[in-house]
Amino acid sequence: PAERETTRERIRQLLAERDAVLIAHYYVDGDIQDLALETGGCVSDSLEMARFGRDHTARTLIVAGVRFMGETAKILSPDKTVLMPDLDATCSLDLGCPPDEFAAFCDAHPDRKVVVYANTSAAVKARADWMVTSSCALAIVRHLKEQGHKILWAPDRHLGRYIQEETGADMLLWNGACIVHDEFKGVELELLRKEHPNAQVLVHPESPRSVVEQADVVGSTSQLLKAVVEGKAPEYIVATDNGILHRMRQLAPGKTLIEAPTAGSGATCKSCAHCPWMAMNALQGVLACLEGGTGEITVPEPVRSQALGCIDRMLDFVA
Ligand code: CIZ
Ligand code: SF4
Repeated sequence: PAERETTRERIRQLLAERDAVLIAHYYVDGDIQDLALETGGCVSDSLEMARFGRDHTARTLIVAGVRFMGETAKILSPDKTVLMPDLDATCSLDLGCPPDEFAAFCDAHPDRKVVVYANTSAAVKARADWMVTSSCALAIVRHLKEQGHKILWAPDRHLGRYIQEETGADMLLWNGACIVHDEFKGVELELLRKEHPNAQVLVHPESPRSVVEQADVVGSTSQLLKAVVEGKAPEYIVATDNGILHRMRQLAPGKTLIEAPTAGSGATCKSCAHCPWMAMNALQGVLACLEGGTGEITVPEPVRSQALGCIDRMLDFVA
């Protein structure tokens, strides 16, 4: 603990000296989230992280999250230095959507608008018409449907199916999944709900249909956080990465938060409600960025400019 405080103190100092700001996702270590808030950075979802980084005046952005978040920051702010605590922190959705295969899929369906989730590489975004996050996906797909467009969606199949059912849009889905949300179990959730009949069930739409169907609120991380803060219920069952419980507890201290069940009590679940890549973000990594300039994100041209188009389209839409 004393050592952690020394590390924190050194990070505070260096952030100020190096004109750097710390931008953290809700799923990373609580210490990093706290430090980001305390030093004038932000803790948020991928949409807000992107906007915050773009609008901030700091010369260096330290992005504590997974790789696509750092890439999006760099695409929006090419003149800033973007550093990440661990460059190996990736995402199963990004890994499951290789740019070459994705381009071939798009080429085979030229009549469709290409809409990709934020959780993709810069090269995949470069091939897309629109990027969306789970905060704005429904509104953007509704908008495209109203304009008469058919959609090619990638990579998360659960989120894609959820949006398809909610909007009635014609959507062709890539077959990707988040290894964390994919583990939530519908049958076990039913049992848990019986034990907590007054609990509100909050579900991120990267979860399977059997789980989404039982939700009182389906939404992005920021929407689920808001549901806890503003909700009237005393108890909440939360089906998303348990990293978010840190911020939920801070903002809604009186409420009881229960993690939604994953593969039961078995030791076979490799990513039980916590993303192994988000977990790679450590205070030591943040310090290394500041001391040594390690973990720099680069996005070469023309990929950067091409990817910028679909991100800007989303940011203009939500503005
Ligand atoms: O699961 C993720 O990686 C999420 C929810 C990202 C984000 O903030 O949109
Ligand atoms: Fe990707 Fe899932 Fe981890 Fe988010 S929680 S970074 S979607 S693997």
